[in-house]
Amino acid sequence: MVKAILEQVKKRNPGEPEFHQAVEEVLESIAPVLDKHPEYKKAGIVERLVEPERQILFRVPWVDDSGKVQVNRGMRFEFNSAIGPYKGGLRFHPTVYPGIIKFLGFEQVFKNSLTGLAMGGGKGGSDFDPKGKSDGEVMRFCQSFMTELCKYIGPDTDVPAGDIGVGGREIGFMFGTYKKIRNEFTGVLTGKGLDWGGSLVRTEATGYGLIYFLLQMLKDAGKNVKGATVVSSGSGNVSIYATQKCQQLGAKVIAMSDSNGYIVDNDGIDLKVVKQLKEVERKRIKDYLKARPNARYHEGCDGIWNVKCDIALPNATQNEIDKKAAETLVANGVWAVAEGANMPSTPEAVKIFLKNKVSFGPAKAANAGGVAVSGLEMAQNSQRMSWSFEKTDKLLDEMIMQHIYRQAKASAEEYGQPGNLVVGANIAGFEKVARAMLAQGIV
Ligand code: NDP
Ligand code: 2IT
Repeated sequence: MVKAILEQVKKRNPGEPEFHQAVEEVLESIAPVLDKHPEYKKAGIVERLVEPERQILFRVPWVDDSGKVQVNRGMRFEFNSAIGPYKGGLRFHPTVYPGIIKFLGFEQVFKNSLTGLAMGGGKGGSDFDPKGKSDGEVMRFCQSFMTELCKYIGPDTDVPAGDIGVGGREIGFMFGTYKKIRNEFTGVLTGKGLDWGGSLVRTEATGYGLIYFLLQMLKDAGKNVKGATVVSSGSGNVSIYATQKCQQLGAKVIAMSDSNGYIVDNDGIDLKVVKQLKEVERKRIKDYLKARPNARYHEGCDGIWNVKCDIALPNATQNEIDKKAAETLVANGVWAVAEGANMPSTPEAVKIFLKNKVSFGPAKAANAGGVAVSGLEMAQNSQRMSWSFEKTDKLLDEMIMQHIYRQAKASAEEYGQPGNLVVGANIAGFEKVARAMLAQGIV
């Protein structure tokens, strides 16, 4: 049955391999659940899950600094609203096309379900490249993008946030435009600035949550991050705060990257330098060497997985760890991999990690801390309240990440695959959404 559904997905969504890949992994995992629950089959739960509830594609015209008109494509895939309003980030990157946004939106449904909060799944973005653009150009693009997107979203309908290429600056420009057009100050976006409705810990949440999840995995494996050598790819939001938490816990992060290349600093990455370069100056990781001349820089981002480490944190983008990279990591003695990025390991790479008994934290579970604190931001906005850093951080760790780990572990055990958190996370995320869809009838 799942085979036929996958064939249909491929037929309906040709030329979108990332979406096919994400669907195939989930379908493989949940096949035994469907066998146990004929009512899910009868209600076409899976056939409905793989088809977004709504697909929005639109033109985004804007004027660059030289006065030339530029046209980008904007999109939002509202995947599933069975357990709450659509929720998920916006990605601005030249590689964005429907296949990328659909894979992300599909995964978001299960991830959001795992958080235990009332959030459905969606994702959006544009092929706009913020890199090298002036603040004025980014603002004009964001304003044009939101002029159309604002027709479809709202605090109880669809609540976007950041992803690659969308951080505090872009959320600010989009929020301003939404507020002006709709004449309402609501929690329609998350990841807002702390002075205007943002939540403490949201900036840190994905990276911190990743490490809280990792700690649970390591506890079961009889290991600890203290003293471990870590490689964290990327140098954006997720990588920076995963690195910060690792360092707080006494691990040594020795390598980070961007799309041009990677740095290795055997004395341990100086995060102040990376934050200044990436968060303030928007420069390349190569410039790290100006402040830390003893570090080394290598062209090309793929080589980062040749750096020997105990713990690998793929925190950049999809399919960044392929079969060869996974084999190299295992040969170099890696004992844990936790995915901060979405779908960063190819299916072949995942198999290699599982076969070699590497503690493996799949993205849907391990990186859910970001959207979870987005959910907490929505709760604070509804209450017109702001919670303290300590309270929010504790909720992220204890109420959310530890709970996600326990659910994924328990579901893997229940279905006879103990330790396989890929299967466990997919099943646990699916079951809640399936029950809600069943209860709500054929819609
Ligand atoms: P940022 O834009 O802050 O940083 C992205 C980083 O990854 C940059 O260093 C970027 O390098 C690098 N990168 C992006 N695309 C590529 C590529 N095609 N090849 C190589 N390197 C690349 O994004 P985030 O840190 O927010 O996101 C990173 C990952 O985490 C993504 O997969 C995202 O979906 C996922 N994620 C993010 C969450 C969040 O809350 N922000 C939540 C959960 C998951 P460069 O600057 O050169 O482009
Ligand atoms: O992939 C993700 O979970 C995110 N980019 C965060 C989404 C959100 O709504 O905070």
